[in-house]
Amino acid sequence: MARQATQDKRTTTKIHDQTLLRGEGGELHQTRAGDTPVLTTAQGAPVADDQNSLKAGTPGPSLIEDFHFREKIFHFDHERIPERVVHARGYGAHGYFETYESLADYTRADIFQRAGEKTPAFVRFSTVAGSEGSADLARDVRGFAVKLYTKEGNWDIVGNNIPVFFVQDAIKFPDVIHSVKPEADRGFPQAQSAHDTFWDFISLTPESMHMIMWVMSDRTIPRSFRFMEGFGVHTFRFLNARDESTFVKFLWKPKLGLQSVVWNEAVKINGADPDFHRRDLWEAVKSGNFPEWELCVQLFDQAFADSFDFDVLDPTKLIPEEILPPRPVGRLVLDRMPDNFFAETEQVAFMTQNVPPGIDFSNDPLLQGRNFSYLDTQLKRLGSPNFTHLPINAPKCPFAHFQQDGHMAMRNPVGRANYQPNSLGEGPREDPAQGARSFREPIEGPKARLRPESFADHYSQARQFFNSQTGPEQKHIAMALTFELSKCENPVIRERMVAHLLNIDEALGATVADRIGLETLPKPADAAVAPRDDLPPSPALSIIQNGPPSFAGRKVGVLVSNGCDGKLLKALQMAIEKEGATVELIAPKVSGVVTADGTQLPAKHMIDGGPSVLFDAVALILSKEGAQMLAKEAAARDFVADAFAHCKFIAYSPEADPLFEKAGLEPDADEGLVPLDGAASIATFVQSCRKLRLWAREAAVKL
Ligand code: HDE
Repeated sequence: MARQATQDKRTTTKIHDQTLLRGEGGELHQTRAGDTPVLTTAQGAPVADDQNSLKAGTPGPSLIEDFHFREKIFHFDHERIPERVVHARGYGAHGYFETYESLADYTRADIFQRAGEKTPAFVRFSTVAGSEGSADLARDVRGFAVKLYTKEGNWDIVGNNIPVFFVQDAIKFPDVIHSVKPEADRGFPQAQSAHDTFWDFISLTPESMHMIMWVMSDRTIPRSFRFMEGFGVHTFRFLNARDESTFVKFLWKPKLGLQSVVWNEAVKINGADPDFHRRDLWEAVKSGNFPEWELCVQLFDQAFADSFDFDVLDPTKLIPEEILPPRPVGRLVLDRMPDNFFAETEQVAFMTQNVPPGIDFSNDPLLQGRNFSYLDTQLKRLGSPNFTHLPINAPKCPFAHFQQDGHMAMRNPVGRANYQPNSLGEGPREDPAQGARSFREPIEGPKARLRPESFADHYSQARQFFNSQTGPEQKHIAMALTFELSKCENPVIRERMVAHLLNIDEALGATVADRIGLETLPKPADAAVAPRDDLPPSPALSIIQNGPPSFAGRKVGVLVSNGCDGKLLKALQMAIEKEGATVELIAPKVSGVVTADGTQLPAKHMIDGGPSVLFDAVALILSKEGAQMLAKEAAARDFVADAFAHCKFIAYSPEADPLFEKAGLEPDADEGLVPLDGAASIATFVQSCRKLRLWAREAAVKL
């Protein structure tokens, strides 16, 4: 008994001797010798053994009094929250928004009052249809949601990388989403639009045709989040200090230009690196290559809106940039990755209704519906009306209200009065001068479930989009439609879809009909309003015509072998890095290679793990023996053949010939294959890469 008491005393003393550390989150950590914190329970009790549960005898049974074991398993069992019903797979980053100039004439929003003002921001990019664990390169719309922590509360621009939407009224949103998600009975396909239910719905919904042209374009297989545009989609209103309204559309323009991959590449990337977009953003930000977008606005008044046949409140329409050039008003820089994916990226709650005073809604029926949905969905997902207490969702400006209690209330409000008006002199009060006011728009008309007639033209802008694409882009749209419709088992759906395409572009409809094997062309779908054929092409709608000014931010994969020319490799590497691009080495073994001059170079990938689909351009710096050895390997042959088929620029040392030959290629097939024989040829290669792809090759490749 005496001995037991002594031991207890010693243990207690030991614990009390430990120093206490205040961690970043404010929690207390007891420390062991050195700085390592002692493992504790969530209640703070130090844990002696985290390897074995408490048992009566050996091997058991386990004892229910093992509170550490029970707490650990209990918490683990509850780690997941419901994934977002749409946009489940996403990836976020922190940054800031910098205002270029005062827009006080148009809006009283504080964020737009002072040039140089910096506002903290969090952005989450996403796909729409796939579940949280789906692959990044699914053909899908990308979400582009921006939270700006302004001095007047959070402003969320919850946009997409496409400026229009599938449906005109929010009441149709569950239908379009049900149709694209895995089919109800079988639970597949995952993250795919290429199946019957999606095309069944689409082919019965003519208003979706403009969006469908975008979805079938390469916009839905972006190379990187960094090379995408973002769009607020709806028309919003700016309100100035006199409460005068100006219509506004929001557009994000990436500094590094637009870029997408091709479908055959996307399919392979999904296998080689399902986290391709996540990794790309992580690596760019972590290495200090901070991605940047300009926020642009299209500002217009009612008279301008009335000058169009279409309605600016119809979210299936856009205002061509050539008619109303977007005006840059600030820049968004992403410069910090979240410390913890769950705490920030998973728990962030975007809401279209989060607007500061000076930004107001229009009557777009899609926006109106969204303003209900986003608050509602946060309660389901985050489980408590106190989700605004989470650090990622809390405003960064002072705030004060009488909302209280509920699950997980994180704050400890002081005072007696939790209502207003009160005569105790406590708490905040409304302020008509500072507070948000709505535009005093007179509203008249019957209470009815009506779609405006001004929303009836479903084909003209779809046609304009198609006509604005370059040859290769039009071809990609036709190929995508052919692929998707060929995955539909029901021939009626295929035919119904072709009937719509004939209203958009006859040749497109006929090509797709031919490729899916329709024997006779259907009659074009009945159009509520005859499609216009006089809308001029809008080059702003093409990806290829809005590519980058340089090769900066891109990546070259260099296949190397033992005995390769180290000097040539170094010179190539330097030229690529000078351009602002990066280089990754791929070798037969990941341990790397020894160059002819005896330098040991580590590789980033072994050949099977670094297929050329992961790179924007490739180079082959090989020794003769290396080329002969690699020519026998399927992965090396695919490396070259795929790079060629995907129209990439390929530089090579003369020794690489045997690999070309075995890959079935001529090393001088076109100007996209650049033999390296000195500084001039390296410069030629890097300059060619600025074009990103040699589209002229596509006709020869016939993917
Ligand atoms: Fe969303 N959408 N949406 N959406 N949306 C959601 O909110 C909804 C629409 C968009 O990274 C949900 O927090 C309705 C258009 C993005 O967390 C939900 C309608 C546009 C994100 C919801 C639309 C978007 C969402 C699910 C039809 C582009 C991800 C989880 C009227 C302008 C935000 C959540 C993030 C997420 C509803 C249509 C963009 C259910 C009802 C149009 C980028 O509230």
